[in-house]
Amino acid sequence: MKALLINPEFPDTYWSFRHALPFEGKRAAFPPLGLLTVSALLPRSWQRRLLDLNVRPLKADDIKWADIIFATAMLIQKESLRRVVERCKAMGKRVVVGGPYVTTTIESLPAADHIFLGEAETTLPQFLQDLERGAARRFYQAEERPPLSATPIPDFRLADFKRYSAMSVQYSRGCPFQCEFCDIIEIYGRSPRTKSNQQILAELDALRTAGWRGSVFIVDDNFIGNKRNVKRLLPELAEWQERHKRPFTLLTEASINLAEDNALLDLMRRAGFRRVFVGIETPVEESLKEAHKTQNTRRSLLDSVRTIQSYGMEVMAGFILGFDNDPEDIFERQINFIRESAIPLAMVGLLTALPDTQLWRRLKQEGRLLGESAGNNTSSTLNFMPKMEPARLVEGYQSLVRTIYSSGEYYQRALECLRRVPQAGDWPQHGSLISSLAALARIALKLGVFDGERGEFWRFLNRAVREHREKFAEAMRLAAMGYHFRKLSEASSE
Ligand code: B12
Ligand code: SF4
Repeated sequence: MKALLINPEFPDTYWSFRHALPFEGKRAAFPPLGLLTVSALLPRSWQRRLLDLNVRPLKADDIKWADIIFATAMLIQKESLRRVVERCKAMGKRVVVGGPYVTTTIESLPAADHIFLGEAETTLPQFLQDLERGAARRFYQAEERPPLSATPIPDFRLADFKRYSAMSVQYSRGCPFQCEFCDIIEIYGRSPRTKSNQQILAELDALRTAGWRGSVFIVDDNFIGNKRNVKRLLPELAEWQERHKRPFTLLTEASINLAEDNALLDLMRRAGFRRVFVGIETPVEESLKEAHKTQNTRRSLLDSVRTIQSYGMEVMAGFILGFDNDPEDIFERQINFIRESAIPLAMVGLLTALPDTQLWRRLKQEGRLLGESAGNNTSSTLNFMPKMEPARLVEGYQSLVRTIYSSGEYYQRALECLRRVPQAGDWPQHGSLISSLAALARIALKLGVFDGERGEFWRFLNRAVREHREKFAEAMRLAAMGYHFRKLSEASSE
């Protein structure tokens, strides 16, 4: 059998990094780990190919080659998925779909032959058996969430490393908290399941022996969701990094209570973590309480960010506007918080009710739902009736993103971040922008010559060189990212 694994296209969003990737000569930020995992669950005798539409377009010959198509999608990819399914069906192929979009969708499902709801570790082997007997069903859903010991090493070699700026691995699924807007806990549950140390180190080994060096994203919903296991993993991970001459720098997602645990922060620093994405959401305590995000109300959020930064990790964060308890001055308060926290990469979005979340159920009961979410919290659309006048909310949102990504504001945060985050010893600069002179030249040309705000760029660079010479590579990476967000904020205001 010949299996074609398709990742549909993403629109331009915060995480697409579309305006920054060309500097590095890359096409996409990360490969689709779900599909690499699905591929590893297929029989060894099958031929397989990965086609990531964010790397290159789908051609009729690709479809012709395949006997069976496996496609994944997040909500945000649903239109591209629909087109993929239609094209493959029109060419008479058997199409299988899965992933977060089909798992949570409320509206009509794509016209695929087989639909997988939830995780596939136990259901895909069942499907393969059914297929062999000629009795494959339309729907597959596991009765229980599988233990991660059932997850094979993803087929990393399917991904064309040259096209991606980072690779991904996953250590755990699920999160113990209960934020009202979150679909993670509905899809992956509230008891975080982890892989064994041996399992995750074998995955990193597979990436290393396949030739990858540089950034690796540990794509957990909350890396510290199961603190006990993480603390057992980190010393071994640090030792693994040393043994292999520190091949990877790591980034992950974690809840803000990370800042309450110095031992954990120290372990993460030693294991090679250099960036962490946290859900801050809002500096307004009443809104955090409304969202049941009480872990964010236990101590000063600004202090927590500073603590994490002091351990050599840049903090990236998510912020939300549109809570019922947001005061009239919410826009200024968010801007001030982002400025004071020195978080260069702040993902600010409008609250969105994802299908079948607690928020979705409450708004439905209150008669405030307007329809299924587009899955992109950084577009200026609302799928529910907010308490604040909608036009004011959307205008305030657009003006906020323009403000925080205006060159002056952004470079100021970037400089403060460089000042606060200590350099990580002699970690090699694999795959960083500075490692490629071509990347450096592209940034200097685009931001320093052709861009209307080139004056701000040179002022930033001048200060970065004078004050943080040893962090020049970081400064250039931040400049490239800032350009992406500025372009995005301009587009979101159109
Ligand atoms: C890594 C990640 C990303 C990466 C994606 C990299 C990539 N190329 O795929 C990046 C950082 C780019 C990203 C971006 C975004 N993401 Co994201 N992301 C994740 C995260 C943290 C992990 C995904 C992952 O790799 N999991 C590991 C694999 C092994 O699990 P999996 O994909 O679920 O696959 C399993 C099953 O679902 C199933 N399966 C999956 N596909 C298929 C296909 C078939 C055929 C079958 C049979 C089975 C199957 O089998 C797998 C094994 O069990 C998830 C959270 C999560 N826990 O999934 C959010 C998540 C998927 N992202 C989400 C969102 C909202 C976004 C953004 C829109 C955020 C934004 N506003 O910018 C953007 C949009 C993308 C973009 N580029 O613009 C939501 C999606 C919600 C939804 N219902 O669709 C999630 C669930 C998190 C959340 N609640 O916020 N994301
Ligand atoms: S901390 Fe993050 S992953 Fe956990 S429930 Fe809240 S929003 Fe979801």
